[in-house]
Amino acid sequence: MKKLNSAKKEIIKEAGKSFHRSLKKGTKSKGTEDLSKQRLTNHGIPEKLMEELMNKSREFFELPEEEKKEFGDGDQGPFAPIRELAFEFTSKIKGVVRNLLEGIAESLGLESNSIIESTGFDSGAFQVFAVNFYPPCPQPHLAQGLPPHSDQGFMTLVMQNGIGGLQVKHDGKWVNVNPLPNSFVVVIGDQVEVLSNGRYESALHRAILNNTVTRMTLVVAHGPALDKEIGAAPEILEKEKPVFRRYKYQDYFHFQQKTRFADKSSLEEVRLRVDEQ
Ligand SMILES: O=C(O)CCC(=O)C(=O)O
Repeated sequence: MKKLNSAKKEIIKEAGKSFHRSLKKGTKSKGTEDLSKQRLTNHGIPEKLMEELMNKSREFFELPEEEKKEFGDGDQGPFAPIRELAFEFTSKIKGVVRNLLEGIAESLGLESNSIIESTGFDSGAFQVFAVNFYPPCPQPHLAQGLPPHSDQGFMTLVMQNGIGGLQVKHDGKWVNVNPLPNSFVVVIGDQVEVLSNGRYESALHRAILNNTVTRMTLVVAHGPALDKEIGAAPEILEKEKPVFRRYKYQDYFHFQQKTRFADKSSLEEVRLRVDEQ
Protein backbone atom coordinates (compact mmCIF):
# COMPACT_ATOMS: atom_id res chain seq x y z
CA MET A 1 0.00 0.00 0.00
CA LYS A 2 1.31 3.46 -0.94
CA LYS A 3 2.49 5.32 2.17
CA LEU A 4 1.22 8.80 2.85
CA ASN A 5 3.71 11.58 3.47
CA SER A 6 3.66 13.14 6.90
CA ALA A 7 1.89 16.37 5.89
CA LYS A 8 -0.97 14.39 4.41
CA LYS A 9 -1.11 12.12 7.43
CA GLU A 10 -1.39 15.16 9.66
CA ILE A 11 -4.30 16.53 7.66
CA ILE A 12 -6.03 13.20 7.79
CA LYS A 13 -5.41 12.79 11.49
CA GLU A 14 -6.98 16.16 12.13
CA ALA A 15 -9.83 15.35 9.81
CA GLY A 16 -10.45 12.14 11.63
CA LYS A 17 -11.31 14.25 14.65
CA SER A 18 -13.83 16.21 12.61
CA PHE A 19 -15.82 13.26 11.42
CA HIS A 20 -19.02 13.19 13.35
CA ARG A 21 -19.13 9.50 13.58
CA SER A 22 -16.17 7.78 12.08
CA LEU A 23 -15.67 4.06 11.65
CA LYS A 24 -18.65 2.56 13.40
CA LYS A 25 -17.66 -1.06 13.81
CA GLY A 26 -20.40 -1.38 16.35
CA THR A 27 -18.97 1.22 18.70
CA LYS A 28 -18.85 4.97 18.49
CA SER A 29 -15.42 6.34 17.81
CA LYS A 30 -13.80 8.20 20.66
CA GLY A 31 -13.87 11.94 20.33
CA THR A 32 -17.31 12.17 18.85
CA GLU A 33 -18.78 13.07 22.22
CA ASP A 34 -17.59 16.64 22.13
CA LEU A 35 -18.08 17.96 18.63
CA SER A 36 -17.03 21.41 19.73
CA LYS A 37 -13.41 20.21 19.70
CA GLN A 38 -13.48 18.63 16.29
CA ARG A 39 -12.31 20.68 13.34
CA LEU A 40 -9.96 20.42 10.40
CA THR A 41 -7.31 22.95 11.33
CA ASN A 42 -4.18 21.69 9.63
CA HIS A 43 -5.52 22.12 6.13
CA GLY A 44 -2.85 24.27 4.51
CA ILE A 45 -5.30 26.86 3.06
CA PRO A 46 -3.90 30.35 3.76
CA GLU A 47 -5.90 32.13 6.46
CA LYS A 48 -5.70 35.36 4.48
CA LEU A 49 -7.42 33.75 1.49
CA MET A 50 -10.19 32.39 3.70
CA GLU A 51 -10.73 35.76 5.37
CA GLU A 52 -10.64 37.68 2.13
CA LEU A 53 -13.18 35.42 0.48
CA MET A 54 -15.48 35.69 3.48
CA ASN A 55 -15.16 39.51 3.55
CA LYS A 56 -15.69 39.95 -0.17
CA SER A 57 -18.68 37.62 -0.12
CA ARG A 58 -20.19 39.67 2.67
CA GLU A 59 -19.62 42.88 0.72
CA PHE A 60 -21.49 41.32 -2.17
CA PHE A 61 -24.45 40.25 -0.03
CA GLU A 62 -24.65 43.70 1.50
CA LEU A 63 -24.99 45.47 -1.84
CA PRO A 64 -28.42 46.91 -2.60
CA GLU A 65 -30.65 44.33 -4.33
CA GLU A 66 -30.60 46.18 -7.65
CA GLU A 67 -26.81 46.30 -7.79
CA LYS A 68 -26.51 42.66 -6.84
CA LYS A 69 -28.66 41.60 -9.77
CA GLU A 70 -26.36 43.41 -12.21
CA PHE A 71 -23.36 41.32 -11.26
CA GLY A 72 -24.87 37.88 -11.46
CA ASP A 73 -23.34 36.77 -14.75
CA GLY A 74 -20.86 39.32 -16.03
CA ASP A 75 -17.09 39.23 -15.65
CA GLN A 76 -16.89 42.83 -14.43
CA GLY A 77 -17.99 44.48 -11.22
CA PRO A 78 -17.77 43.51 -7.55
CA PHE A 79 -18.51 39.87 -8.29
CA ALA A 80 -15.28 39.43 -10.27
CA PRO A 81 -12.88 39.44 -7.29
CA ILE A 82 -15.04 36.86 -5.56
CA ARG A 83 -14.88 34.64 -8.60
CA GLU A 84 -11.09 34.72 -8.73
CA LEU A 85 -10.70 34.16 -5.01
CA ALA A 86 -13.31 31.43 -5.11
CA PHE A 87 -11.40 29.67 -7.86
CA GLU A 88 -8.16 29.75 -5.87
CA PHE A 89 -9.96 28.66 -2.71
CA THR A 90 -11.86 25.77 -4.30
CA SER A 91 -8.78 24.47 -6.17
CA LYS A 92 -6.88 24.30 -2.90
CA ILE A 93 -9.83 22.71 -1.11
CA LYS A 94 -10.01 20.03 -3.78
CA GLY A 95 -6.46 19.03 -2.88
CA VAL A 96 -7.42 18.75 0.79
CA VAL A 97 -10.45 16.62 -0.05
CA ARG A 98 -8.29 14.39 -2.23
CA ASN A 99 -6.03 13.76 0.77
CA LEU A 100 -9.00 13.05 2.98
CA LEU A 101 -10.36 10.52 0.47
CA GLU A 102 -6.98 8.79 0.42
CA GLY A 103 -7.07 8.67 4.19
CA ILE A 104 -10.60 7.29 4.22
CA ALA A 105 -9.60 4.61 1.69
CA GLU A 106 -6.64 3.61 3.86
CA SER A 107 -8.78 3.53 6.97
CA LEU A 108 -11.00 1.01 5.16
CA GLY A 109 -8.00 -1.18 4.31
CA LEU A 110 -8.09 -0.17 0.62
CA GLU A 111 -5.36 1.16 -1.65
CA SER A 112 -5.07 4.86 -0.92
CA ASN A 113 -6.05 5.88 -4.46
CA SER A 114 -8.96 3.43 -4.80
CA ILE A 115 -11.80 5.90 -4.10
CA ILE A 116 -10.12 8.58 -6.21
CA GLU A 117 -9.87 6.20 -9.18
CA SER A 118 -13.19 4.39 -8.95
CA THR A 119 -15.15 7.65 -8.69
CA GLY A 120 -13.30 9.72 -11.31
CA PHE A 121 -12.20 12.27 -8.72
CA ASP A 122 -9.31 13.60 -10.82
CA SER A 123 -11.21 13.81 -14.07
CA GLY A 124 -14.93 14.51 -13.82
CA ALA A 125 -15.68 14.85 -10.11
CA PHE A 126 -18.08 17.63 -9.23
CA GLN A 127 -17.37 20.46 -6.85
CA VAL A 128 -19.95 23.05 -5.77
CA PHE A 129 -19.08 26.25 -3.97
CA ALA A 130 -21.80 28.14 -2.11
CA VAL A 131 -21.90 31.07 0.28
CA ASN A 132 -24.74 30.95 2.80
CA PHE A 133 -25.89 34.25 4.27
CA TYR A 134 -28.14 34.16 7.33
CA PRO A 135 -29.18 37.67 8.47
CA PRO A 136 -30.50 38.07 12.03
CA CYS A 137 -34.00 36.68 12.37
CA PRO A 138 -36.43 38.34 14.83
CA GLN A 139 -37.94 34.99 15.86
CA PRO A 140 -35.23 32.39 15.23
CA HIS A 141 -37.11 29.64 17.05
CA LEU A 142 -39.91 29.89 14.45
CA ALA A 143 -37.63 29.61 11.42
CA GLN A 144 -34.84 27.44 10.08
CA GLY A 145 -31.59 28.43 8.35
CA LEU A 146 -31.35 25.08 6.57
CA PRO A 147 -33.56 22.11 7.44
CA PRO A 148 -32.02 18.77 8.46
CA HIS A 149 -30.27 17.01 5.58
CA SER A 150 -27.23 14.97 4.68
CA ASP A 151 -25.03 16.00 1.76
CA GLN A 152 -25.22 13.82 -1.28
CA GLY A 153 -21.54 13.81 -2.30
CA PHE A 154 -18.36 12.58 -0.60
CA MET A 155 -17.95 15.40 1.83
CA THR A 156 -18.50 19.11 2.34
CA LEU A 157 -16.04 21.49 3.95
CA VAL A 158 -17.81 24.27 5.86
CA MET A 159 -16.13 27.45 7.06
CA GLN A 160 -18.17 29.58 9.49
CA ASN A 161 -17.63 33.34 9.97
CA GLY A 162 -17.08 32.98 13.69
CA ILE A 163 -20.81 32.70 14.40
CA GLY A 164 -22.22 29.32 15.38
CA GLY A 165 -25.40 27.85 13.94
CA LEU A 166 -24.34 24.54 12.43
CA GLN A 167 -25.73 21.55 14.30
CA VAL A 168 -25.13 17.84 13.77
CA LYS A 169 -27.41 15.07 14.97
CA HIS A 170 -25.45 12.93 17.35
CA ASP A 171 -26.90 10.14 19.45
CA GLY A 172 -30.39 11.45 18.73
CA LYS A 173 -29.60 15.01 19.87
CA TRP A 174 -28.73 18.18 17.95
CA VAL A 175 -25.19 19.18 18.88
CA ASN A 176 -23.70 22.62 18.15
CA VAL A 177 -20.57 22.63 16.00
CA ASN A 178 -19.25 25.98 17.10
CA PRO A 179 -16.69 27.73 14.91
CA LEU A 180 -12.97 27.78 15.58
CA PRO A 181 -10.76 30.31 13.78
CA ASN A 182 -9.10 29.19 10.57
CA SER A 183 -10.82 25.83 10.52
CA PHE A 184 -13.28 23.76 8.53
CA VAL A 185 -15.94 21.38 9.63
CA VAL A 186 -15.78 18.23 7.50
CA VAL A 187 -19.32 17.03 6.86
CA ILE A 188 -19.27 13.44 5.65
CA GLY A 189 -21.68 12.84 2.78
CA ASP A 190 -23.78 9.93 1.52
CA GLN A 191 -21.24 8.59 -1.01
CA VAL A 192 -18.70 7.87 1.72
CA GLU A 193 -21.39 5.97 3.63
CA VAL A 194 -22.14 3.91 0.51
CA LEU A 195 -18.50 3.33 -0.56
CA SER A 196 -17.62 2.22 2.97
CA ASN A 197 -20.69 -0.05 3.11
CA GLY A 198 -22.01 1.93 6.06
CA ARG A 199 -18.83 1.99 8.18
CA TYR A 200 -18.78 5.74 7.89
CA GLU A 201 -22.11 7.50 8.37
CA SER A 202 -23.08 10.64 6.52
CA ALA A 203 -23.83 13.48 8.93
CA LEU A 204 -27.38 14.65 9.40
CA HIS A 205 -27.00 18.39 9.93
CA ARG A 206 -28.92 21.65 9.86
CA ALA A 207 -28.35 25.40 10.28
CA ILE A 208 -30.18 27.36 12.94
CA LEU A 209 -30.67 31.14 13.12
CA ASN A 210 -30.06 33.82 15.72
CA ASN A 211 -31.65 37.23 16.32
CA THR A 212 -28.54 39.34 16.79
CA VAL A 213 -25.79 38.91 14.20
CA THR A 214 -25.36 37.91 10.59
CA ARG A 215 -23.96 34.45 10.12
CA MET A 216 -22.16 33.35 6.96
CA THR A 217 -20.69 30.09 5.80
CA LEU A 218 -18.45 29.19 2.87
CA VAL A 219 -19.38 25.71 1.75
CA VAL A 220 -17.53 23.48 -0.73
CA ALA A 221 -19.18 20.17 -1.63
CA HIS A 222 -17.55 17.34 -3.61
CA GLY A 223 -18.84 14.24 -5.31
CA PRO A 224 -17.97 11.54 -7.84
CA ALA A 225 -18.13 12.04 -11.60
CA LEU A 226 -21.76 11.86 -12.69
CA ASP A 227 -21.26 8.88 -15.03
CA LYS A 228 -19.59 6.65 -12.43
CA GLU A 229 -21.24 3.66 -10.87
CA ILE A 230 -21.12 3.79 -7.12
CA GLY A 231 -21.23 0.95 -4.64
CA ALA A 232 -19.27 -0.47 -1.73
CA ALA A 233 -15.65 -1.26 -2.56
CA PRO A 234 -15.28 -4.87 -3.85
CA GLU A 235 -12.62 -5.63 -1.21
CA ILE A 236 -15.14 -4.78 1.52
CA LEU A 237 -17.79 -6.96 -0.10
CA GLU A 238 -15.45 -9.94 -0.01
CA LYS A 239 -16.04 -9.98 3.73
CA GLU A 240 -19.55 -8.59 4.21
CA LYS A 241 -22.94 -8.25 2.57
CA PRO A 242 -23.74 -5.05 0.67
CA VAL A 243 -25.81 -2.54 2.61
CA PHE A 244 -26.68 -0.42 -0.45
CA ARG A 245 -27.47 -1.23 -4.06
CA ARG A 246 -25.17 0.03 -6.81
CA TYR A 247 -26.31 3.04 -8.82
CA LYS A 248 -25.08 5.57 -11.31
CA TYR A 249 -24.13 8.69 -9.43
CA GLN A 250 -26.13 10.95 -11.74
CA ASP A 251 -29.31 9.04 -10.78
CA TYR A 252 -28.56 9.59 -7.12
CA PHE A 253 -27.73 13.21 -7.78
CA HIS A 254 -30.99 13.95 -9.60
CA PHE A 255 -33.09 12.08 -7.06
CA GLN A 256 -31.41 13.91 -4.20
CA GLN A 257 -32.07 17.31 -5.79
CA LYS A 258 -35.79 16.62 -5.40
CA THR A 259 -35.61 15.46 -1.79
CA ARG A 260 -32.57 17.33 -0.56
CA PHE A 261 -33.92 18.64 2.71
CA ALA A 262 -35.68 15.49 3.81
CA ASP A 263 -33.23 14.11 6.35
CA LYS A 264 -31.35 11.15 4.80
CA SER A 265 -34.19 9.98 2.60
CA SER A 266 -32.09 9.66 -0.60
CA LEU A 267 -29.80 7.20 1.11
CA GLU A 268 -32.79 5.20 2.27
CA GLU A 269 -33.81 4.84 -1.40
CA VAL A 270 -30.65 2.88 -2.20
CA ARG A 271 -30.47 0.88 1.04
CA LEU A 272 -31.04 -2.82 0.47
CA ARG A 273 -33.63 -4.62 2.53
CA VAL A 274 -32.31 -7.64 4.41
CA ASP A 275 -33.96 -10.02 1.90
CA GLU A 276 -32.20 -8.20 -1.00
CA GLN A 277 -28.65 -8.42 0.36
O1 LIG B 1 -24.45 27.01 6.84
C1 LIG B 1 -24.26 25.98 7.51
O2 LIG B 1 -23.86 25.97 8.66
C2 LIG B 1 -24.57 24.64 6.90
C3 LIG B 1 -24.47 24.64 5.42
C4 LIG B 1 -25.02 23.41 4.80
O3 LIG B 1 -25.35 22.45 5.44
C5 LIG B 1 -25.21 23.37 3.35
O4 LIG B 1 -24.96 24.38 2.67
O5 LIG B 1 -25.63 22.28 2.87
